Amino acid sequence: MITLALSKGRIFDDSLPLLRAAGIEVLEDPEKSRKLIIGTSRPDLRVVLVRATDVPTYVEHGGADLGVAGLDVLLEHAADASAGSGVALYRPLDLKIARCRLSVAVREDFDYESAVRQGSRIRVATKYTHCARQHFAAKGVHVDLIKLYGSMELAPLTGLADAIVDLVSTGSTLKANHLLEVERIMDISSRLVVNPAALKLQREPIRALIDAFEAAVNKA
Ligand code: PRT
Ligand code: MG
Repeated sequence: MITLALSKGRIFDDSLPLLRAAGIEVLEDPEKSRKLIIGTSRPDLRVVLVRATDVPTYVEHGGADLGVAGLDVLLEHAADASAGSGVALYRPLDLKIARCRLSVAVREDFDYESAVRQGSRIRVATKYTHCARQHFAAKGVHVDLIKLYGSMELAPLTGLADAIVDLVSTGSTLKANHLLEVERIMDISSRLVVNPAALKLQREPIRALIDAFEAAVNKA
């Protein structure tokens, strides 16, 4: 049995066409069922539904053989010392789905350029503390990082922070909250990650699955 970890929402939705192109149908709609383990049209493949941020943990510890996770999640996970098992994930494939970018945004009336130029400390609220720290360190900007788990957009509006580092796709969330994207840190997409031990133990079927995903990505 091969176990694939997906998160509900955009990763599940964007993975479906790739699975379909690989000849795999998922047998249940996670929005309608409360099941956390769902079968597929392939008797030897099942899907487990986990939080987006838990996908690397499942794959790393063998709770799943493969998983789909955003590069944002993978980078933060890898940097998280408490994750510390040291088991590297085999990251073979950019699925080019759930695409967005990691950006810096500020209030429309905040002068980011001079704040950064003057070398003053800025307060940055984000869920992506590792990526944010690296970004500002590379620019030589002093930051006080404030870790948040959601609704980052609120931080500059309430005076909690001067800036946020968050994912942006259409930009409409920023716009609705009168925030401006002032810097693009990196482009993000989701990756297929694989447990290296699983790849060794079930080389043939897992390799075939990776190849099928790859063909589907190239066709998309
Ligand atoms: O929602 P939950 O707390 O359960 O977990 P999650 O937010 O980690 O999961 P999910 O499903 O929302 O995101 C999974 C992955 O999708 C992320 O790890 C990213 O790699 C990718 N992705 C792609 C996005 C977006 N686009 C995106 N727009 N993740 C989040 N957003 C959010 C963003 O944080 C902001 O709040 O959408 C808002 C901005 O969207 P626009 O279109 O208004 O710019
Ligand atoms: Mg979300």
